[in-house]
Amino acid sequence: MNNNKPSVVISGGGLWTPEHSISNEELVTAYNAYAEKYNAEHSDEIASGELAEKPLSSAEFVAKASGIRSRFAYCKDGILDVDRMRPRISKRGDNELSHQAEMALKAARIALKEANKEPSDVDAVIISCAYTQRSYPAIAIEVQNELGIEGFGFDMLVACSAATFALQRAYEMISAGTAKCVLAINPELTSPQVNYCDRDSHFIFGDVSTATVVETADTCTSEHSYNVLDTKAVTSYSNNIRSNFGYVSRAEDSDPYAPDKLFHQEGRKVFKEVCPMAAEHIRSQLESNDIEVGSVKRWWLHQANINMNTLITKKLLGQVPSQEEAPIVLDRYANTASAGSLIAFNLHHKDLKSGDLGVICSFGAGYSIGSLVLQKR
Ligand code: CO8
Repeated sequence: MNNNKPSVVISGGGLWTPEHSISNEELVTAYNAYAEKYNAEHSDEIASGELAEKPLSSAEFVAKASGIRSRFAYCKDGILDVDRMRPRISKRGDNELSHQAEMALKAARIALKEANKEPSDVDAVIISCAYTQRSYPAIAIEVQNELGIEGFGFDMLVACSAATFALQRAYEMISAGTAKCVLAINPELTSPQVNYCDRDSHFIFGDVSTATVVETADTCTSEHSYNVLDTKAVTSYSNNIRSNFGYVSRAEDSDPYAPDKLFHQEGRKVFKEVCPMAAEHIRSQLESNDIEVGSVKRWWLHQANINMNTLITKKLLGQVPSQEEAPIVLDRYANTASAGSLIAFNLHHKDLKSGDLGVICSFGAGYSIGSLVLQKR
């Protein structure tokens, strides 16, 4: 590292978990009731081949194919209602705190406390997630205002890699001297974009919020802090994970709520293409930092699918790591878009010793892969 650049550290993390959870069994029961009702109501069209029959889902399939057993929901109300099949989130006025800002603030306040920081110490706020609930004013500026932070804020979207890419932005801002302390927040409100009427994807996502404080080493007073040794980001265009939701729908006269406007994917292709990309990304990053793969104590990996994490770590390590080495949180949280690796970090970092190495890595839609190599101080 250039000696004139300040050392950059992660000095605090925050995790906010919604109070409502939905088990596979609850979700599948609701989906199957919906599918049976749909099939009965459309029996003539299905018989004539005009419409396809809705297949039934299974809690066992979901657990086996994904490792997911449960997920959290910001608003559970509506998701299990066969006549609605989407969350019921109250509309808030322009003068009220927005839902995503509320989620962001909950995680941000925890992260600031962990980092021993006051809002007055922070000079930049990044909101980075798979979706923001509006285009402007930025959710980040709303959060900045609520916390009384002087400086600037902006929103950014990179789907699954929004959190790691935001940490890379924070790292670069601090390295460049354009900020001294950055609050990067990921209010992942995924449930409004989930197609709960689609058997193949209704189980994948959950809601959560994570936040991270990134600052210069010389201002850090936190008990648990990590030098950021390296960051790496890569993208490669793919249509295999897609949502066409956007502001142009109005001009296209297309249905803004049609299935193509919700999350959809070619799950098998994603699995096949992303796993080798992610394994190679991490391997080459460690190699260019002269770090042996075997010397990494903790892998805080993206949490989309247990079988993906198993395959990637097996490629890297030659064996399946233990829960201590590569913690899995998707069984309880499901896929939380970009926040998964940071949930794993938040729940599993305090036991590391000074000098221990860890890797945060996300992979998914875009495709996008983002990673940081950390060393406990
Ligand atoms: N219940 C019962 N059976 C099912 C179900 C179900 N729910 N779903 C599929 N099946 C059946 C299929 O019909 C198929 O049967 P058959 O062999 O007779 O055709 C069989 O099970 C196998 O189906 P698949 O091949 O589709 O199942 P997989 O084993 O591939 O598992 C997964 C499906 C779990 C989706 C898997 O492919 C996967 O996880 N792939 C990885 C993709 C991934 O990571 N996706 C997420 C990336 S997106 C992201 O991380 C963030 C995006 C932005 C956020 C969006 C927020 C909303």
